[in-house]
Amino acid sequence: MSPMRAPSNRFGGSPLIVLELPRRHERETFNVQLSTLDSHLPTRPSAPRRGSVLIIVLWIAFGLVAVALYFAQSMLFELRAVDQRVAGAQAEQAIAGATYYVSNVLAQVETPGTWPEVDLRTWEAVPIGEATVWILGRGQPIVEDEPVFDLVDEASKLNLNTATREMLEKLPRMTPELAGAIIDWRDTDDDVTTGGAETEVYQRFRPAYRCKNGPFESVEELRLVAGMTIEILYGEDANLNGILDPNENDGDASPPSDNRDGRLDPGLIEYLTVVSREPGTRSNGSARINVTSSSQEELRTLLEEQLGEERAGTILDQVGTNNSSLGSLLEFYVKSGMTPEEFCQIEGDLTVSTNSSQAGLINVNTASEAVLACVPGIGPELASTLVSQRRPDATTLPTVAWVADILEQTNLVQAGPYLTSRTFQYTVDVAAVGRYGRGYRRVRWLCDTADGTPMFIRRLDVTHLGWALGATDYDSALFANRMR
Ligand SMILES: [Ca+2]
Ligand SMILES: [Ca+2]
Ligand SMILES: [Ca+2]
Ligand SMILES: [Ca+2]
Repeated sequence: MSPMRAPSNRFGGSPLIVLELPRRHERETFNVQLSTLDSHLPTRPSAPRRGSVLIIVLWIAFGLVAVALYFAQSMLFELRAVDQRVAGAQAEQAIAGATYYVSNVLAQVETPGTWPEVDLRTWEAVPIGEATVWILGRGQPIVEDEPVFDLVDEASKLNLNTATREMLEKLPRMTPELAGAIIDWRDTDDDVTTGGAETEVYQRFRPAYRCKNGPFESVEELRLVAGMTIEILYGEDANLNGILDPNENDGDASPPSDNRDGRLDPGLIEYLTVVSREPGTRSNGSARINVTSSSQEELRTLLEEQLGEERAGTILDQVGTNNSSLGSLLEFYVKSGMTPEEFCQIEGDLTVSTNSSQAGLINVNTASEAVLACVPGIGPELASTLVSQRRPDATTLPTVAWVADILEQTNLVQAGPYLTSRTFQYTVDVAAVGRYGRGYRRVRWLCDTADGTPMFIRRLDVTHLGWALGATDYDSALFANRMR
């Protein structure tokens, strides 16, 4: 059926294009060929089948997108987790750094038992690398809205191993039965004190255990004592930071249970310690001078060194030689006629005890009102007066002498044997966050300086108690970190 060029016509016009049509039999053959070809062509798919293919393709596409999203989300979580771990590691390292710093500060204290000259009250949101660190202290009174920053004095608390039953009974939340059980727990015999509990009682517990009949090794050990509850031990201060957090003043809306009175009512743990101990040595390493002994030679040498020969003579005349009945340094101070400034200079070199160390003395310059109220001869009223008349710089000029201006002689004789102006054990409560305010960590260390070198004798991770710095500091920490 190809076009063919026709010859020019006889009139000399332009050539005509003519189609040469196949002949009839050829047309028939052509038709047959077309029909044969048609039978070999694939049949056209129907419309519904095309739709299902599209749906399957779409499903596969959706599946692939879902898998991609899942892995992206999983990677995002992984990234966040890694970021948290990095921030947590930064916080832990910062806590270790701050603790080393505190141990150095304590090692450089010139007069043993006095507070470090370096002011740790500035340890509020201190940056260490990308981390931020706080050293949590205790306000006086304990009830504070804002956290304070410093060391926590263990000598400001009542010693669980030396306090008498009468002293224990005066603590907030304490009951006579619980005080009896505490005495029974630590005394070596199996004789039940009034309201107390020995092994027979503990054998009825499930699981049963024996009464310890030995000294407490930690304040938390009180949880094993019969009659002790979480409420009595921890009180309203669930995160042990010494301030009233929102959940500690909302009744039973969120744990802990509290009385919603706008005041923090801490539990026993706030007022108790097991580590307070004062060494019987002087700053030069020799034994302290016992002022109750008849020999005055050592005392004379000390007084002449510190106060001069003339003043030493006057004081020794005043003191006399018959001092065996003196029960405390406070009594000796009253008898000596020294000024508080004079007594402050020699106080750390004197003792009335023949023991190598004295456990459980309470630092009258740092103790809370609740603790001072437990001391014989003081009680709640005088405790309040003592706390209100305490000098703000009492920790830097440590002496018990000022107490003599407040207590009557009878009270002074009773209270004197329990009081001191020195501190050798501290809790170093360090909290930190890593970069971007993440990875919060908190560790409470117990540091003992009684043997000269600061020794960290206990580490307690209290991160699980939650944020301890209140709302403002959290924001400032985040801000400080974001600015870097
Ligand atoms: Ca016992
Ligand atoms: Ca609190
Ligand atoms: Ca509550
Ligand atoms: Ca309260």
